[in-house]
Amino acid sequence: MQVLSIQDLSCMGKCSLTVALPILSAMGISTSVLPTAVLSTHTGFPGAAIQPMTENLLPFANHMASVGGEFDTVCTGYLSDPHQANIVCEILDQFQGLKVIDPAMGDHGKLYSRMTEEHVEAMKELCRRGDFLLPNLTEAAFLTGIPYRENPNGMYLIELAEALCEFGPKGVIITGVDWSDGMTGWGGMQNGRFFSYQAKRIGRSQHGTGDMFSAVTAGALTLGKNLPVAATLAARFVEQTILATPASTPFGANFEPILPWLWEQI
Ligand code: PXL
Repeated sequence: MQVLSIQDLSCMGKCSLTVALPILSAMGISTSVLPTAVLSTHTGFPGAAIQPMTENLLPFANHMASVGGEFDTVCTGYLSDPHQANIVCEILDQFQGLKVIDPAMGDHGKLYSRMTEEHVEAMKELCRRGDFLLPNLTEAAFLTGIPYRENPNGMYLIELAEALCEFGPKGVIITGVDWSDGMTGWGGMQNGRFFSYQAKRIGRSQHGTGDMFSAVTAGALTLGKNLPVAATLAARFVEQTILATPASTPFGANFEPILPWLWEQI
């Protein structure tokens, strides 16, 4: 199985490619990468230095295709500017295979630093290309225009999921849902049916765990698991990662000891 992961390379502070690559490899998937930007750290650290790869994206992708690059799945994550989203749309159109979109642009009700309204509009266009959309609650709210609610209930999740389905994917998972009753998990929709996953909230949020969730879900979908099974595996991976991480820091979570468990599940 072959996956292409299109997202940034943050050199320190585990997230995006530095988690997707080891996770997909640990799932036995051969992984190619297309870095959208190289950053000294992710933008959760103050003053991150950033080198966008905007001009390189299309030539790099064209070259991969010209020498026989073919992918069972192409997944996308953090993009450093709205123009990149248009280029990534073009790249997605070039390749066959499943398209898994994580419209990474915010969390906890706010956009990440550097993100703008224009970026949200460009991400909407990208979402129209996706077979599966994996926004967190914040991103789902920005994409649909439905106001963000920190502690959602089922009705609110269904409203968000239905609105996301209007982008035309086969299925959606809304991640990072802190349900009102001390539980945490995700809500999803496929073929008009809503489903969800809830587990007791551990109470620490960790930077980069959304990217880990997306990598495991995309990997499991690539291996032929259905959407609820893939997203449940991802949630269980993230839970164990948080438990293995003593404190919440921007350096990221200790997912490495959980990789052998992941391999056993597939
Ligand atoms: O984990 C999401 C993410 C990915 N990439 C970069 C980020 C963030 C979140 O802050 O800054 C560069």
